[in-house]
Amino acid sequence: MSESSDQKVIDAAPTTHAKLAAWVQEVAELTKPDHVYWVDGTQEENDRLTAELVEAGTLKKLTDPSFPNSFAAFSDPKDVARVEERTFICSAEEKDAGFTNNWEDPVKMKSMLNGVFDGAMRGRTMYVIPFVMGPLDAEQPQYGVEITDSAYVVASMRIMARIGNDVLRKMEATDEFFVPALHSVGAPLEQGQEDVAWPCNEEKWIVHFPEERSIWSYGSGYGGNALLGKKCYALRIASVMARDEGWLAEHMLILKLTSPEGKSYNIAGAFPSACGKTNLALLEPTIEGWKAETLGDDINWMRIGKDGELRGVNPEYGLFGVAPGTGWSNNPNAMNAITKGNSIFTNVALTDEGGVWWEGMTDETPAHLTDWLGESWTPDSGRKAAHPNSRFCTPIDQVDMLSQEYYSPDGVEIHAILFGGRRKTTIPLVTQSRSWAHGIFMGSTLSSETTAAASGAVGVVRRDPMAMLPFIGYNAGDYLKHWDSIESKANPERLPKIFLVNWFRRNSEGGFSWPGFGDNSRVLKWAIERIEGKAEAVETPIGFVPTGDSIDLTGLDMTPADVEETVAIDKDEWAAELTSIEEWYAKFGDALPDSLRAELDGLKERLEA
Ligand code: GTP
Ligand code: SPV
Ligand code: MN
Repeated sequence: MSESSDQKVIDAAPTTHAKLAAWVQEVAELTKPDHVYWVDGTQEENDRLTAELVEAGTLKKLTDPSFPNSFAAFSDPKDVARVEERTFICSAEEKDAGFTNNWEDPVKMKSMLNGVFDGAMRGRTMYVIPFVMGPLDAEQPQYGVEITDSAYVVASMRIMARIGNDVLRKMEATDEFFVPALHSVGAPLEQGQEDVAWPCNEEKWIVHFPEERSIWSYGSGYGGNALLGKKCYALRIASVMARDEGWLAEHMLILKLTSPEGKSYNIAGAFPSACGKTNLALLEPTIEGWKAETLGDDINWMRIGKDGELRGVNPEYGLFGVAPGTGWSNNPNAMNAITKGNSIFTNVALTDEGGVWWEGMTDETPAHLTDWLGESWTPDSGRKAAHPNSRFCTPIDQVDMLSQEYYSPDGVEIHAILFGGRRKTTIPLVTQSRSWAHGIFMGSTLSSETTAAASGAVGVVRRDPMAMLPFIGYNAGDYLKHWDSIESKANPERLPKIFLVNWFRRNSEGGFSWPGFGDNSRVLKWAIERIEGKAEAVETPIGFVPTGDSIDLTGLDMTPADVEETVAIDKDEWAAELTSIEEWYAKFGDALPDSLRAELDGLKERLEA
């Protein structure tokens, strides 16, 4: 490699934002790309980049007219999900990262990363993507700039966030702060070396510096590892901003439901990865007269409004949804949005007609497919055609049921919060909390079986506070204190009511004891009627559960006795649960808020009574 090709840095950045120009220059000098390209966000640019990606073999253009202007990508088989064990929170002090995060001294980490990123973009183009999380006309737009050497990331970020020239112009007019988010796939090309379809590196680093609000990601091109506006910024970094500024950055869907009487309620739901957020956000109610509208499917930034109400905003611009299990029969709203086109699919299967397919998309399985690994596939191949964490990436404005309020920079008032996990046993279909503090207790002890959304074992029960375990950018004890403090900052009359849900409980035959999906509207109806003081409930040691006949079963092949079974509380299961919660809380030590310790004592007393 010649000396001069190391010197290919930009001479004039097309921005008056001095800090941005300086950062781009600094990164170019470190990573040594062949070119630096400023992303403008236009359709022409996207057409050009996707054509280049097709040429490079990263994307396949779908030729089935059911998927217009859409592409499929296939990752390296070892780069298919978030990598929690390679994710770091490098706060100045270790105690500020807490026991739920990997930590390394920021000075040491920076110096190590400077080595790793040195020359990392050789032979590649370095793309500069100005973006904003949430509306650009927000009172305080939340800017970021991602630098990446992956055009696939550029095309995906264009779907997932508001990017490009408008953002850059507004950001530089006010010389605004932005979150610098540096990403490299970690696969420099020597002169003449041929590229692969999905460049990445065995060595992966997903690193956050919370005090300076910056992100460094290396080695992966996949989802939350690489689209840095999403989990890295909008949850890990934003949760730190939220702690410091008195708001909440949460892993939640937002759904608006309107009753037959015309009363509207906005419901936020925190479920761990691959536990039903996108599906609930696109709910098709199965009960007469109820209308659902989508506000968000993954992230909810909540601030306290003028009247002390909690207001939620979805900072994203697209859906990055789990493909398997999303189908015409159980989620027509998602399928309609996806088939409008303009989507990027990753690690799904290809049909012989040049479309995509995944398990659960259609009732009938195609006779022949090309699976996500590129192998010929038939229904008796004995393996999945799509990877379990395969994804569709689709603009949110293609969702027909999108609420107009999605565009409101002030967001919507949140009336109810659901915490939910994937549990075969123990946790009832729905439980209303006894109070705000008890609701925080439910959130803090939320548990779920692990899924394919992160690398590692699947199906292991773990505690996942507020579904934020992999995303809390600081000490989890401080995070719970922050949640606890919301009660005194907000108007107590306007605080959302809190419910714990579990769509995944099994019956004695091993099947799901609740039909889920569109029928979850029946549970939401009960929750709303609880808020309105109308629905009946049974007070149990763990909270209020529906009576058998308080859930609307019209048109469903279920009886009130079946409902009672889905909300039954088993003494032995709860004795084991209590022990497990005590072990979980012990990990917090002194950092656990007193109110939660009191809630645990209360639960114990009630269970033992
Ligand atoms: P991330 O995008 O990874 O954060 O996941 P998510 O929380 O958005 O989960 P999603 O809605 O994509 O659902 C994940 C999986 O759970 C899919 O395979 C769904 O088919 C399945 N699922 C979602 N809702 C339900 C439900 O109500 N009942 C059952 N049985 N399965 C569900
Ligand atoms: C999740 O894992 O919660 C996702 C997918 O939504 S990713 O963007 O990869 O984090
Ligand atoms: Mn989702």
